[in-house]
Amino acid sequence: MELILKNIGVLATPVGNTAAKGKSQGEITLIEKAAVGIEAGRIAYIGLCERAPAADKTIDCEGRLVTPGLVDAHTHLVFGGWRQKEMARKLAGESYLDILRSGGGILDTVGKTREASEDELFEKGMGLLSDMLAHGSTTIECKSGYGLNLADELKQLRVAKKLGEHAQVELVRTFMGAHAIPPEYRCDREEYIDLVCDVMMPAVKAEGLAEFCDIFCETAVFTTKEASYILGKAVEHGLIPKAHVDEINPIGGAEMAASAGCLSAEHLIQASDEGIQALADNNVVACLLPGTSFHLGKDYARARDMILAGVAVAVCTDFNPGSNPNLNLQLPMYLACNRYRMNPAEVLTAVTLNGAAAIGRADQIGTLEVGKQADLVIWNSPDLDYIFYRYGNNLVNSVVKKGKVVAQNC
Ligand code: IZC
Ligand code: ZN
Repeated sequence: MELILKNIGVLATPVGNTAAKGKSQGEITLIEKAAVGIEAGRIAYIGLCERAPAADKTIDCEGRLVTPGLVDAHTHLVFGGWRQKEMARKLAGESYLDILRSGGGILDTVGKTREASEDELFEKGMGLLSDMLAHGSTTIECKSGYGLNLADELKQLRVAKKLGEHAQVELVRTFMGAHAIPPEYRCDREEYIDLVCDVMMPAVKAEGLAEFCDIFCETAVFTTKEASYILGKAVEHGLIPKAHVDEINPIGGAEMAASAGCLSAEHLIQASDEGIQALADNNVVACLLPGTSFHLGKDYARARDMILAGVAVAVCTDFNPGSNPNLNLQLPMYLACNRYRMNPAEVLTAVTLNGAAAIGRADQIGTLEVGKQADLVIWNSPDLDYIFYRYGNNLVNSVVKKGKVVAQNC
């Protein structure tokens, strides 16, 4: 064996190669006094420490908690500038959509992203990724959507591709040209939608720049009718659909996402009962983003109702310069307990196996099982409950990605 992690106080992991739904979301495996053996970047032994095979190298976990590496299945990682000035506008009474309608919000970031060079975006992205890794995220989904023209959408995705090649985190790319209507198409939204579907999608696919296609289906952004048209085109172009739906207003977005064949639906704060049932019936993973509810001071999604209905729930950061500028997935994990009333085992599944399922990788990552990729977090924690209790601190001790130690905090 190449590497053994020994003296693990508790190893906590969901099991399986598909999203965990309903009661099974809270059914995790806990092994005390455990060890994990790693060979060629994959897990080769899981079990009691006293029975662990010999290894060339050993990491002594000194009684700490070990979990799978965290999967952040929803971020807008590559962007120019920040939007700290929106805080005062929000405090003065403007809403997220008021700011967007006035040409700010997403469109502010579009301006700054268009101005930024690939090198600038790359340098910024590398810094953010190393911070995310230090907080335990070993796989991160990343959306475009701040270019909103062919050249700048491709620029964002090329930067994301290069980041994935250089950073020690794994990046999964999503094309989101339908994030907003850019100012130059304000009076001609149909023309912009055609540009997204008939020009950008084929170019993205031809260069292998994205696996998924997401859209922002919301009042004052894209209607459900437009969204289902755009996602239908995405499927024709070989991109797997995802959708931001029912975040601010209940407009039947969850139902639309289910009928468009989305792998995951995002936000869902205002999803209807029928919408939740449609997600369950169509195996759509719910990517819930409690950090965004927290930052915008909004309602929290009905996670308990979703779990009861049999929807697989993932929890992600939504890291972006507007609605959640926080990249630490440990905060949404805490909020999922404290606000959604999910228990620690359900949240662990949400940020590992179900996050992996939301990006089509549940057979490779998201659990600690023999044969899976060796992505692990060693926590400065004696047990699972503690990491959902000491909120606000980075509780990660060290991070292993594909069998290599890639981050160590003291
Ligand atoms: O930049 O505001 N919700 N898109 C949809 C976002 C938030 C990102 C942003
Ligand atoms: Zn988002």
